[in-house]
Amino acid sequence: MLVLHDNTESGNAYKVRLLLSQLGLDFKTIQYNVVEGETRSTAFLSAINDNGRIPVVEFEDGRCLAESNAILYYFARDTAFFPDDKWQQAEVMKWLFFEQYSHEPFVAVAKYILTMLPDDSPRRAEIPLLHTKGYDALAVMENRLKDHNFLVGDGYSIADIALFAYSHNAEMGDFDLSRFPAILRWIERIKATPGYIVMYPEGWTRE
Ligand SMILES: N[C@@H](CCC(=O)N[C@@H](CS)C(=O)NCC(=O)O)C(=O)O
Repeated sequence: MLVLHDNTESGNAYKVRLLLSQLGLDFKTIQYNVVEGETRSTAFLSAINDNGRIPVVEFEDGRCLAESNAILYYFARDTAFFPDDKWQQAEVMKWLFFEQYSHEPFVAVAKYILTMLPDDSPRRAEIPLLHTKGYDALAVMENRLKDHNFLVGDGYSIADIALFAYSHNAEMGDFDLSRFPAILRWIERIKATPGYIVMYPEGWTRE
């Protein structure tokens, strides 16, 4: 069976859980404590991902694929989650790169610092800059979504999944999403898609 090397609190890993669930694919997960460096062990680096990070999908033949958006692309091709049109395919890629360069490093990292590091962490000093840059990214999304239902074309795609992962809970990083009514409507639209799963399973608590 497909194995997802995973962490419940990772939005990057949630992207993969969400797509696999919506595709109806069976998989099992192995959890890692990323704060305690479990993805940096010699065993993980040599056998799973030499970049020391989850998510990683391990196939039955032993091959391992890292990088959340590469994983989304692999599974979404030839499905309704990736458009047929060449221009729209390029637009999906545009949003995947945008997510990794202009959104995740700020929106996700603010959530990480505020929810997973101690209250006295010196990294809290990063929050004002992360908010400035994170709000810039959310404004770009708002601009697209104010007159479109989804990020690319008329349909739900992996562009939406990639951006949803860290946008729908940006408030955990102290972002005020009420400034972005179109993003809030888009979040509700995604929650209504078939096979949608929440990021934190009911009753989940950090160990
Ligand atoms: N660009 C990577 C980022 C992966 C990433 O940053 N993973 C974090 C969890 S969200 C991680 O494994 N951190 C552990 C570490 O860096 O030691 C992706 O999109 O998959």
